[in-house]
Amino acid sequence: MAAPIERPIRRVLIANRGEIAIRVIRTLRELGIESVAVFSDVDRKAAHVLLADMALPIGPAIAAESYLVIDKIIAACKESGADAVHPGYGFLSENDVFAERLEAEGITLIGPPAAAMRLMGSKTEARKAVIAAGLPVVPGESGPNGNGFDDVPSALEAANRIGFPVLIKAAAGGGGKGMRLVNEVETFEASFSAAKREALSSFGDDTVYVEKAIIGPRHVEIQVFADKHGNVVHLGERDCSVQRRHQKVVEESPSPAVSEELRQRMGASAIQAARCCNYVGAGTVEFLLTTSGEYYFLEMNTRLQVEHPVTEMVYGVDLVAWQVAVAEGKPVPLTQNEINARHRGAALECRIYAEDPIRFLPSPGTITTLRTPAGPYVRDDSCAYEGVEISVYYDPLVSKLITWGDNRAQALARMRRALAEYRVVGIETNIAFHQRILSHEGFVAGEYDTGIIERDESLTTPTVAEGAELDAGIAISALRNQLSGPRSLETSEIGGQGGTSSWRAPMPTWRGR
Ligand code: MV4
Repeated sequence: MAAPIERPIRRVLIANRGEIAIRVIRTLRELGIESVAVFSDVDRKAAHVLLADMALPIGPAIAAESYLVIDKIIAACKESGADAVHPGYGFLSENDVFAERLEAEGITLIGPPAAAMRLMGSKTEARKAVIAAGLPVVPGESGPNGNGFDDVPSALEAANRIGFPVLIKAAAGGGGKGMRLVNEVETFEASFSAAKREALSSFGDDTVYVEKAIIGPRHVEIQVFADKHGNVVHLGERDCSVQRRHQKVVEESPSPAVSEELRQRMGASAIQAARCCNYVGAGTVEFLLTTSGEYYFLEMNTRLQVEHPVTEMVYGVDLVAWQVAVAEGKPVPLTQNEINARHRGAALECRIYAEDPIRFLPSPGTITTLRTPAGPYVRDDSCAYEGVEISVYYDPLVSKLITWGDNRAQALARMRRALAEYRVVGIETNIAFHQRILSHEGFVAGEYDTGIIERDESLTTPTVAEGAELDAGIAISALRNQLSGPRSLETSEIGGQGGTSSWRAPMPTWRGR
């Protein structure tokens, strides 16, 4: 491969918002690179706008009319003179059409080539490609031409060959949408139709394929990094098995289920996946890890992920700085041996969402009081400040709390301490939910799988003591949202450790399957 010419990046437009936009802006500032924020009408006062060197409006609150409009992002690049774009995660981050447009306009994308996005975006194509590269995949079939099943009889024949239970998955899917578990022949037809319908309405593509359903797996993903010179490395794994309805809640590295030997085998597989699509930049290869220690490729995410900080903590690296370096044509900063030698300790991440702790629905509002944790080895990647409004328009993730420790027990103790320091008034959050998970016997032992939250109802049920805090917090929020007078120290502590009221959590009205 001919070595591409290095092209220094001077000004980066961040085509995103919230905590990830801030995360990127921080590294850019450290690198001496100018940052350009874009914002919708409701994000005029968002923290990413305040922290960037420049900011440009891109239209209405609805993402489909602002953050997702390629022409508006390109126009903002031209207006600001940005020579590169960081897409963050979500929005346009895995959009191959956007990647191609940027290339045509001579703007550097801090991300992978369009072709790699396109290949990995199709789960059936990705499956074919990684099988050819020698990766283990779950037993499955993708139809007569490998492009999905059109009719029930041929899909059912495949399911019978594979053996029940099976999963019907959407080729355009990922993240669990359009996925149906089928336990027996009798319900196959209905599930097949439902999966096709859901795939069509969600992705505009009704292609589905069938896989053997793995029961009680862990979700373990490998961070990979590639440059334009053919170097590909891995930075170990993250265990993301703690999920609720396909929304990740807690992530950690290393995985309690992964030995050094397994890490190197999974790492080698992940590198092969990156190589088979000529990957460049930060990527994540998702695997299912079975109770007996076998692993299977699931999909590859062609972006920097939400949970990248746990990897940064255990390897002592800045992955956004690495992304900028490889986008400039520089090599991956460290060799595989150097990376392996840096692995130290354990890190956890708790995703703090603005959500109703009983119904798990978004809890928009204005944050009136905020006290954030600090102290040794605590990192708070957040977009929250006192006075900010959390809107209904976007993902309700307001902060990621990350802790590091010499070992898992220390990282866990730090996380409990840090969560206990957190005070948020004005919106509801899942902080108490996190404390329950971190005290859960199976989680503490490191013995958990993707079913941990569904299996144990006590995890999703607020305790009596938490109810008292909620009561106080809601009352204060309601008052604050009406009156905006000066705050006393005393009221800012409400929502604290109290717990003597007789408040009881009502039973959830909406519960997981
Ligand atoms: C699976 C599976 C079991 N067997 N595939 C869910 C999201 C999508 N990325 C793939 N998913 C799964 N695929 C086979 N063949 C179980 C899941 C799954 C899951 C995976 C990771 C994390 C949480 C999960 C929760 C339920 C199901």
